[in-house]
Amino acid sequence: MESSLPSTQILDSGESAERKNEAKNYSEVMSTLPKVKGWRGYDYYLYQGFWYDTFFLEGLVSVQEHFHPQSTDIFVASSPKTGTTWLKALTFAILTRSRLSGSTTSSLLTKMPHDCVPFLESDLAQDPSNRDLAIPLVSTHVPYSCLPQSIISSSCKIIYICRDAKDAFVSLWYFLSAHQRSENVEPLPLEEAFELFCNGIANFGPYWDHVLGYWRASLEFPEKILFLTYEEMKKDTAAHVKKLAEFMGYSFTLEEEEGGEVQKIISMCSFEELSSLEVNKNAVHRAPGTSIPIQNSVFFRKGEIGDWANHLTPEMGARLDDIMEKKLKGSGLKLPR
Ligand code: PAP
Repeated sequence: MESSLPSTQILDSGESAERKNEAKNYSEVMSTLPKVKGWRGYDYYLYQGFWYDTFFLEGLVSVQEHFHPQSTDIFVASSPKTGTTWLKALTFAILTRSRLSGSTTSSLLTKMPHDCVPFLESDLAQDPSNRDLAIPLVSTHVPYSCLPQSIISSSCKIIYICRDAKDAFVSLWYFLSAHQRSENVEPLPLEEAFELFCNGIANFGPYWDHVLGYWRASLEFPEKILFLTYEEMKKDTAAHVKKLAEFMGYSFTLEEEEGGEVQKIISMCSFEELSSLEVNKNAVHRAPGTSIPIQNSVFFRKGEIGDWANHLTPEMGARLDDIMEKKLKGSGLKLPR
């Protein structure tokens, strides 16, 4: 550790989430920021109230300065490991379904969802032309308060998904452990990773502030921001797919509903279906921030609610629940477990 773990007070009073409008170049920004050794042994920087490794920080600073959405763009936002892949697949399938009449096959059958919907802070930061403009979908892990002003002040819609913090943590630990193994690095022990997470230190963390930012924005701009949870989507996927389509401006027609279109999309995007596709079983994805390829299969682990209990002790679970409860207190938000 270059400095001891910052307490939550330091997180709260550190770099404020207030946007800094003046253009700053990346190295100027980095040199002024608090930093710690975070996951994967990388330096993590506290920027505008959230933690980033150098790859994502560079990407964020770049898109804050340069990114401009199309007026029709829809953003799929999430903290890592909370349902991004599933939500990307569903929104992509909803948006492109009219092209699929006849014999056309969905790209979801041959490309992994991350390769169908580009990430703002990685794919588009590296190359803004890294997208098919005819598909107005962009995904992001960037917290609401750190989004480029061009997105905040646009009328673009944002769909946010979050998840029980314990399941998000376990999913993240597995994912980053897989990364470390592919880099021939010993994975960070679960207990150490948990300590970092409980101190808010993870890419785009603190987790609770990420959730709260989008929650509050969704209350303020309900017509612009749709707030979803992984657990509720699992419980009633059909209702959520219809809600998503309506929110996106791509409602299902009566004929489509009667013709089973909603169910077709649910099945195509289900964990079972996607994880059994050749592309998601055996192909590799270029991992953001590293040249090391990562198996697409690591994006499809279990897809279950409550798997945390197989990995965390009840005491660890209670500690994270307690943190979340305290942080969300007074917000009106209670995450399902
Ligand atoms: P990302 O942030 O790296 O894109 P993200 O897709 O948000 O990851 O989260 C991955 C989780 O979603 C995994 O959860 P688990 O580790 O608890 O299993 C993954 O299994 C789950 N997942 C992926 N695809 C689907 C899907 N189609 N339906 C439900 N869950 C899914």
